[in-house]
Amino acid sequence: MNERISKMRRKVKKELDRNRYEHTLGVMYTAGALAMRYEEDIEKALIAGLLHDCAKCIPPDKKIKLCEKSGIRISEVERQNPGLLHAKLGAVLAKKEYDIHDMDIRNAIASHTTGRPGMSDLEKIIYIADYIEPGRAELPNMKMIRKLAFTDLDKCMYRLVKDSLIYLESKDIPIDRMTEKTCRYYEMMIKKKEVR
Ligand code: DGI
Ligand code: FE
Ligand code: FE
Repeated sequence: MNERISKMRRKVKKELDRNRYEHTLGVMYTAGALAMRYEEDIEKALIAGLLHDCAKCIPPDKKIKLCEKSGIRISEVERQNPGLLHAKLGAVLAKKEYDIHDMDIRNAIASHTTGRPGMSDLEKIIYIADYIEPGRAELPNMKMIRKLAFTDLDKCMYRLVKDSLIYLESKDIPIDRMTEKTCRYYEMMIKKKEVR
C-alpha cells in the first residue's frame, strides 16, 4: 500500500473504535475488488472505502455542531437521527482533515448511507461494499447479494436500497427523503435496462 494511504490509515484508526476500524478495512478491500471487476480506479476505491465512515464515531451533538459550522443543511430526519450525518460530514472531513480534493471520492463518502439518484460507479461501489464486506453481519440472502454485486451494480443498488427501506419501515424508523428517491431511481433504471 502506498505511503499516502498508509498515513491515512493511521489517522483513521485513531478516530474510530476497534470494530468500526475493522469494518472500514473490510469496506476498503471490498471496494478495491469491485473496482477491479468494473475497471474503476483502484486507489480511489481504496481511499473512499477507508474514509467512508471517518465521521462515524463523533458524538451526535458534536456531529450536528460540526455540520452547522461547515454549512451542511440538516433535515428534520437528520436532526432526529444525527447518525445519518456521518456521511455528509465525512465528505467534509475528507477534504479538511485528509486533503482529498477528488469530488468523486467525496461524493462516494457523502452518498454512502442514503444513496442518491445518478450515482457514479465509484459511489455505487462504496455503497455496496459497505453492505457486503466480509465482516458485515449477515443480511438475508447475503450470498445472492454478494454475487449480484459482482454482476450488476444497478440491480444490486436497487436490491440493497429496497431492503433497507423495508427494514426501516418495519422498525418504524423515519425515512430520509433521499433514500426514497434513490430507491425510485434505481427501480426505474433496472426497468429501462429490461426493456432494452
Ligand atoms: O455506517 P454503517 O453502519 O457502516 O452503514 P450506513 O452508513 O449505511 O448506515 C447505516 C445506518 O443508516 C442504519 O442504521 C440505517 C440508517 N439509514 C439508512 N437509510 C436511512 C437510515 N436511517 C434513517 N433514519 N433513514 C434512512 O432513510
Ligand atoms: Fe456509514
Ligand atoms: Fe460503513
